[in-house]
Amino acid sequence: MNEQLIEKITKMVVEKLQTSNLKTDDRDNDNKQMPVMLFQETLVGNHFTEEIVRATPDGNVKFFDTALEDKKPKSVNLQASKSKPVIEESNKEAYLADLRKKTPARIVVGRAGTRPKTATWLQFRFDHAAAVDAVYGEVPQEILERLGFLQLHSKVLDKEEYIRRPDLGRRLSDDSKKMVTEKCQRAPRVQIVASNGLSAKALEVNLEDVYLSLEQSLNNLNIEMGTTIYVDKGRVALMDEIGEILQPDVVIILIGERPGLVSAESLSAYICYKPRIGTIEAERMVVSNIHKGGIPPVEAGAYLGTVIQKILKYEASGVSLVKKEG
Ligand code: B12
Repeated sequence: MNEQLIEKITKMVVEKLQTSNLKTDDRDNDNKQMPVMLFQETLVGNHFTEEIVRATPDGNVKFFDTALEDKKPKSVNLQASKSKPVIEESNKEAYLADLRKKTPARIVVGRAGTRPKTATWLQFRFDHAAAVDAVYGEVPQEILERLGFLQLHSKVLDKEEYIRRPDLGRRLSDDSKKMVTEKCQRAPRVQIVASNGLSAKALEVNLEDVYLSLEQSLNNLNIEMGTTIYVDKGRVALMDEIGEILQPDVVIILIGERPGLVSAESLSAYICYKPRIGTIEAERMVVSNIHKGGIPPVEAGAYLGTVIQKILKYEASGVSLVKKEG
């Protein structure tokens, strides 16, 4: 990791955001011109069900790709009669395969009678097991040691308690409170906190890249960081107590998201300007979906530095930042 690389990545992130804003505008314009009409049949396995799609009066239906590789709107002529379009029998499978490629969601997977197909069911069991492992797993010690984080605990004793008592995950254990007071730099501009939260896997896979690029990004922006800490079994609002003790301007917590059945290794960054005990949720911000299939970790780190810069500039986060920005 070097300065030029981070500069390059930050520039790419900004350019990418600008391009995607343009594309969103195009799409909004297209939608405005498109009257809504009810019709269409879609295959589920070997059967048809009714669903609603938008169509122009001449029967041309526009679909928008959500897949990263192809964002151009495509026009598909379904040769519709006024009420019922027909998808050629020979084209159905290709059409459905194309739909499946557009999202990681389990769509058009078919069924065997009233039950899911074996492959679908096994994939579901696999993804569910990965989600459970992510919640109950541990972040490898060597990563935390390599990054030099001060290692602390919340008031939670075990994973079962973590799940049942979110309130305990929002407070440091007595020992950890003492350590923070004794070992951490007071009143830094930015306090970085990491926590396994609901997915240890998210940290195992993404923490190093996000943290190193965030650190580099803050260095480039001349924003001072305090002593980075890792809190085992923490919740987002733990930042309030840490803010209360250390009095930083900004706290950012890199935490494992509740795993879903699409990804069990997604990380979130929750950020807040001067969080203190009693801070309301509307003052926080989140950049979620940080993983290889979402926001790539290195890009996320670089981007987070610029978000923190903005928060410091406006001395506000969350809804207050939106209001101040105008
Ligand atoms: C669980 C969840 C919730 C739960 C949280 C309940 C709880 N106590 O755990 C509920 C249903 C209350 C919720 C509400 C909202 N959520 Co929500 N939520 C999630 C989810 C599925 C997982 C979050 C997680 O794992 N956090 C980590 C754990 C360890 O944190 P925690 O301390 O246990 O819980 C805190 C956070 O979850 C946080 N939180 C949850 N959602 C949001 C949203 C925002 C904007 C903020 C600042 C904080 C926040 O509040 C909890 C209490 O402090 C994510 C999806 C994802 N992939 O991350 C969406 C997600 C974070 N939520 C989202 C949104 C939009 C909201 C709402 C604004 C919806 C609404 N219009 O009201 C509200 C805002 C709540 C708030 N705290 O300010 C979006 C944020 C998009 C963005 N980038 O801004 C996400 C990414 C879903 C999505 N893909 O659209 N949420």
